[in-house]
Order: sequence, then C-alpha cells, then structure tokens
Amino acid sequence: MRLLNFIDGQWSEPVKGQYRNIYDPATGEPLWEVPRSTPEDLNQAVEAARAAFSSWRLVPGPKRGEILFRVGQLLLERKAELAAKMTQEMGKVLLEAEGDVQEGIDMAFYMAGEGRRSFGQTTPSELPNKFAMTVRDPIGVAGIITPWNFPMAIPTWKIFPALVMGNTVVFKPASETPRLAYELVRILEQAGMPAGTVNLVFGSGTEIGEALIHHPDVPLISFTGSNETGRHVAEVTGRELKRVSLELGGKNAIIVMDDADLDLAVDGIIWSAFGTTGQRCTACSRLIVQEGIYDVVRDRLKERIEKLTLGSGLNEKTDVGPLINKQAVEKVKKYIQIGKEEGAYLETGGDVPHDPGLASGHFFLPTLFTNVSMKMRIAQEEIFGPVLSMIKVKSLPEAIEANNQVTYGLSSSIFTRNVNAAFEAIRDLATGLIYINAGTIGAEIHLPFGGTRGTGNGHRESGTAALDFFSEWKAVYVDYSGRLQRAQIDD
Ligand code: UN1
Repeated sequence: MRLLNFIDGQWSEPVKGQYRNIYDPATGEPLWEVPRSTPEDLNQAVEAARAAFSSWRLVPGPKRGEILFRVGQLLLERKAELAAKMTQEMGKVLLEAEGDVQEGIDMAFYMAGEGRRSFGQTTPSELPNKFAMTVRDPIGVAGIITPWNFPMAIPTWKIFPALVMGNTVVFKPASETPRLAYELVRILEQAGMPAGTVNLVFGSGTEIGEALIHHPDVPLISFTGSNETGRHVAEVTGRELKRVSLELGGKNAIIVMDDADLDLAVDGIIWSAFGTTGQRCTACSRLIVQEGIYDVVRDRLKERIEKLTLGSGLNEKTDVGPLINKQAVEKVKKYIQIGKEEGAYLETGGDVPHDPGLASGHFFLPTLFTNVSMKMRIAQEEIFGPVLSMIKVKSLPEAIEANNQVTYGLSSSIFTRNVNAAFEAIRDLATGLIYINAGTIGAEIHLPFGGTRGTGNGHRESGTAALDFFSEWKAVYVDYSGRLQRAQIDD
C-alpha cells in the first residue's frame, strides 16, 4: 500500500514521485510506502492552508466544533483497528496503542466543546458608558511537527485546538509513523473539514520540517521532539518572531520514601519505566529511593523486571514491545556502556535478548542500574529506552534536590503515605507534571501538559492552555458615550 500527501483537499503523489518503505519494528517486515516529499510539495500545502484560512477563520466556533465531534465519533468507531495499525508501525503493545487512540478521542470531544466556549472576559471600563471585553482570534497557518512515540495523541493535541480556534494546518508527522497521520487526516476529511484547512506532507525533518519552520506564511509552529532539534526550531523561528511551542522530553524520576506502599510503588515504577519500552517523554528513567527501603525495592524490581515478556505488541502476552528502530537500539547500547564505565552496577538487562524468535526485531532487555549518582550521564541524559537508574538518598529534601538536578523538567512522582511530605513535594518538585502515589506517566488531556527548563519554552499543550497558544487575544473597547473620553486623563 502507498500513502499519499493531502493537499488542498486532494490526495496527491509527491511532485518528484519518490517513496520509501516503512518496516514493522517487531519483525522487520515491510508494511507500506510513504512519500519522500520535497519543499515543492510543502509550498503547495502552505499555499492551500493560507488560502483556506480566509474563509475558515469566519466559520462560527460551534460549527468548527461540530466537525470535531464527528472526528471524535469516527475515531471511537475505528479505535481497535487504528490501535492495531499503530502497534504494527511503532511497536507499543496493543493496550497502550488503544490508550493513545483514546487520548485522541478525548481531545476531539474536549476541543469540540471549546468551539462553543472559547471564553474571553468582559470587564468594567475606567470610563462611563464604555464597554471592555476580550475575544480570541485565530492566527493563520499552523505548522505541526510531531514525534513517532504517540502517533495519534500528540497530533490531536496540536491539530484539534489549532482548528477549533480557526487556524488552518500543515501537518508534518514523524518519518517513522506515517500511517496513523494518514488515517487521522482521512478522518478529518470524512468529518467535513473544508479543502485546504488540513494538509498533510510526508517527508524528512531535514527537508520538510526545515522548509515548514522557515516558511514566511507559517506564523506558528508546534513541535514535539528532541531537545537538540527543538533548539534549532527555536532559533529559526525566533529570528522571524514566529510563535513556537516546544515539547522536548524529560529525565523523569519517581521518589520512593521509606513509608511508601511498596506494592503500589513497584507497580507504578514498572509501568512508568518499561511501558512503551521507555519511549515516552514522561517515562520514568530515574528512581530516587530513601535508604531504609532501597535494598527491598531493588530486589523486588529486579524480580519483576526479569519476568517481563518481550515480543510483538500484537501478542496479548507481551509486556514490552520493540524499540522504534536500529538507531534506537544502538543509542541504548551506548548508554549501557557509559553507565558501566561511570561505575554504575548493572543489576539486570543491559543487552539485546538472545531469543532467536526476537532476532529480526529491535528489542532490548528491560534494564536496571543501581549505585547511580546524580553526576553520571545515565542520571542526566534522556535515553528513551527501557533503562532505569536507581539513586539512594537519605531524606525528602535530598530526594527533591536530586529530582530537580537535571536539565529537563517534565514529570515527577513521589510514593509516600505522609501527607506533609506529599505537599512539600508538590511545592518543591520543579516539573510541569507531578504525581502523588502514581508513576510519571498518564497525563489527562484537560490539564496542561508540558515542562520546565530544558523540556520546552514555557508553553503548555492540552486543556485551555492549548487555546492560548493557538489564538491571539484581542482587547476590544466600545465607547457608547458619544463624546471623546480620554483613558487615564478624564474622570
Ligand atoms: C509523551 O510521552 O510524549 O502522560 C506524551 C503520558 C501520555 C502522554 C505522553 N498521556 O504519558
């Protein structure tokens, strides 16, 4: 099967007619072909989006919302099938792929409702017979650049608020996961999005992503991906004063205090560290444990980790699917080497599995390092794989300090039964997401999502925060006094 670009309401071949194959990361089998577009294709998409903006911005919000309600309905009807395609394409286990699609469904219904709300303020004026209010205005063409680890959820976090606010979209999905992007755009078409409002261009970051961030007719960019690419996006867009939202990963920690419910903590750690094979921005990759229970936690984790079943995500018995590709396996291997050289102790894992049944997929054994100090690179850098590093601390302040001692600030969690400790942690953990007695993953779409410091540039996705990114505030004054009234001067 061959996927196509979607430009101005037409499914189109790339101008140069080139395609590449997508492979199943669990088996190495070829799945489908995807366009290798060039900047010419991208320029056509931006032109279509620019032209469509002049009419889409005038469609009433509730009508825009109605289309998103239909999108939500279609996603819901096709949930199981879409999840299976996602698992085939990027490897996460079926249950999690269903969760990824569900996040898109939730976002569709939530943002559809915003079509009727999009609340502004009314507020008194300083002067008599004068009325003051704020309204939200769309901005223009939104360039949407998304990663492969949440092929449905993350595109919906960006595309749905962009559209409901009245912007039009040019969507450049991750090179590794075109299929879900294709299905999502087909659903948007089917639900009634007018031609040109949503455009899809497949291609590499270096060609298509680059052309999109540079394009003078694209005033806003929403990007999720690596810290390195994010900095580049910020530099390019900053020079042109574009509006840009960056979500750039994490080095998230779970803190376990001596008084924690240990069964619960171990469940939360396994789920957060090895779910999605550790390939979430929110994944737990550091475990900060108070000294009194350190040994027990280590032993229980080791036992649980060694029982995890690796395999294709389509198999119901699988706990941990493959990594996305060969380069990801190489990156994880490199960090195992770094960890060993730095003096961390490899408790379990640390290698690819030797099961011949897994030889053609990109698998890596769930890994636990102990004896890790905060100075080590494995405690500082995002690995994006199934590798967990255990750090021993004496007290809550030391745990909080360790948590905050990284360049990222996305998610953190603490397991404790002490309500005072929990509130102190809420006050002092310097991350955008905080979980008490739950792991670091599982953010819900009606709350703001994003992080501090190296995780981004201060914007938040999801919830009403997304509306702020995808719209411009307009302050409106209506003077019905019939005379000149000078603010700050007349009474
Ligand atoms: C990501 O890892 O990029 O909170 C997004 C979570 C999911 C979203 C993760 N709802 O883990």
